[in-house]
Amino acid sequence: MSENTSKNAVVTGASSGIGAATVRKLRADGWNVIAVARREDRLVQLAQETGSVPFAADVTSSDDVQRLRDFVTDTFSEPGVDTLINIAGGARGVDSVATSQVDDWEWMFQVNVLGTLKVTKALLPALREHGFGTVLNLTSTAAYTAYEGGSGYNAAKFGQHALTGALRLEEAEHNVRVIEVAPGLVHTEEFALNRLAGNQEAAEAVYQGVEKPLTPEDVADVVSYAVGLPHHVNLDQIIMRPVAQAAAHKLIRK
Ligand code: 8X3
Repeated sequence: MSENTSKNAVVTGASSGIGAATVRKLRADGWNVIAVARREDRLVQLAQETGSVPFAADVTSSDDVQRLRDFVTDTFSEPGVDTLINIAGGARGVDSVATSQVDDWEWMFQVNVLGTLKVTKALLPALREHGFGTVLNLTSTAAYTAYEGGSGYNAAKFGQHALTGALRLEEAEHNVRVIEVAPGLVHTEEFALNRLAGNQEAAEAVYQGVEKPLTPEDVADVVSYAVGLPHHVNLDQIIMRPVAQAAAHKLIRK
């Protein structure tokens, strides 16, 4: 087989943060990008800014994901989609197991694990057919180390990490490479705010005194590097943190 020459990507979670930064970076690198998220107004703005193609969908909705699959097929005709980047995800709550909110856990499983599953499953036939497929899943350092107050998010991210590992083994024979990018502390406009039920003060305290948390652009650079490598090179797992966060329990605040 000759090398992959198409650059047709689908990016979920594209309305803000790491997802939006990834769309910007891929577009700057010459990729064709379908940008997926629930909030259409933000996708339209991003499309005007970057030339991405907006598609409003909730990755937890099976109906939406079916519509997405059809849209991807229509939009990327021969040779079709080659790269799926699952960024939709997030955290809700910092409760202990003893005080955990089951609704929060359910939401986190829906968006991080089942959302990744649904979109991946829907696009895998096209990724296989292309001949040079790539799936990149954005997990987290929370997928590797449990921490107090992290249980629900840890459990969901460990689950998404496990899905990613199994997928890599299963898809190698179809020449689909499977990459995991696992960032630590990233200062985005919404991650901590969503996790802390919109409490701005508490959200700002997460990053307080940390000189340089990662930015969405830092992560987007790594994602674009990984998917831009020659297709036979598979960066299986990339753990990235700010220098100030040597481990989940060691965050230097000044
Ligand atoms: C976010 C990293 O440290 O909040 O995925 O779990 S952390």
